[in-house]
Amino acid sequence: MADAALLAPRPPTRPRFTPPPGAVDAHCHVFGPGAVFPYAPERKYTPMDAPKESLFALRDVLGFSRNVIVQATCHGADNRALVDALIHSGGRARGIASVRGDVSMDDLRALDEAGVRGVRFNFLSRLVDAAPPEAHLPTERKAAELGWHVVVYFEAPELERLTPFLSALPTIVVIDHMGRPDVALGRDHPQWRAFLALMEDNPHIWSKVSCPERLSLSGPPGYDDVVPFAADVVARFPDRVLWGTDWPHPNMTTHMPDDGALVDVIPRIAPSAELQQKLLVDNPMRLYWPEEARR
Ligand code: 0GY
Repeated sequence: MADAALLAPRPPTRPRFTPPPGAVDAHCHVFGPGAVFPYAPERKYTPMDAPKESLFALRDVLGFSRNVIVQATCHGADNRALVDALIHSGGRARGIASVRGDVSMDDLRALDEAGVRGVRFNFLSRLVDAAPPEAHLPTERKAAELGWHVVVYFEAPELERLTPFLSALPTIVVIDHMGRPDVALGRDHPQWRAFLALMEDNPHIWSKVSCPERLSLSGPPGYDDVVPFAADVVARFPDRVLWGTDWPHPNMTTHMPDDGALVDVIPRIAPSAELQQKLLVDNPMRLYWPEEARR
């Protein structure tokens, strides 16, 4: 049974914004179905099933072409639901897995074969029993050997502690949701400046300009208070940004976002056709489908 407080995804309205051809939703999940792919015993929440068929239907309604599916914590290090979605995507999905530190190179190569291109390190104690950063180094070494990158999820108060670790990683590092700034503090606050400085100082660090619904105090449909933060990152680092829906929006209890409205935020954070092309096509293609990316 899904947790009672969690909201169900809702059917999206069709966005007014038309993404460029080949657009990639670079942050989304699949959940279960639990009867086939059981949720992990150590999970901190039990979601409603959100199977691959629903994700692929959403992709089409929103006018996107491809997905990057991120292993969610409710499935722990059991990546079977993710792999199942990847192999049924017709090559239109890549994955980010979660693995244990002692995972074998053979297991990682099997994930790579299925379309996995990276691993996620999660530092949110409400989602995982968060390990110290150094505990991820063995996995980082194996990821580097495969040419993978890492996705990291943390909240802004953790940034200072994590900066030396992230700066020293040898692979590309993709930060989820701009490191979850407290937008109430404003863009002149040291917290946001520290995030921009991290990106400025480290050409190997990328950011997802995603999840206004988790950061906003002003709320839907425009998420106006988050827009300047995301626009800032896109303008400064146009070749190191990704965008995603975060469907099916795990752990949202305040409201369930309309994915069509989230897509309509894109032209406000990436105002030109050139920025939209980089954010939605060129950058994710370079990272996830380099063999097809335009040079
Ligand atoms: C997100 C956000 C959340 C959950 C997870 O793996 C997860 O369970 O990522 C969250 O609750 O903030 O990026 O999907």
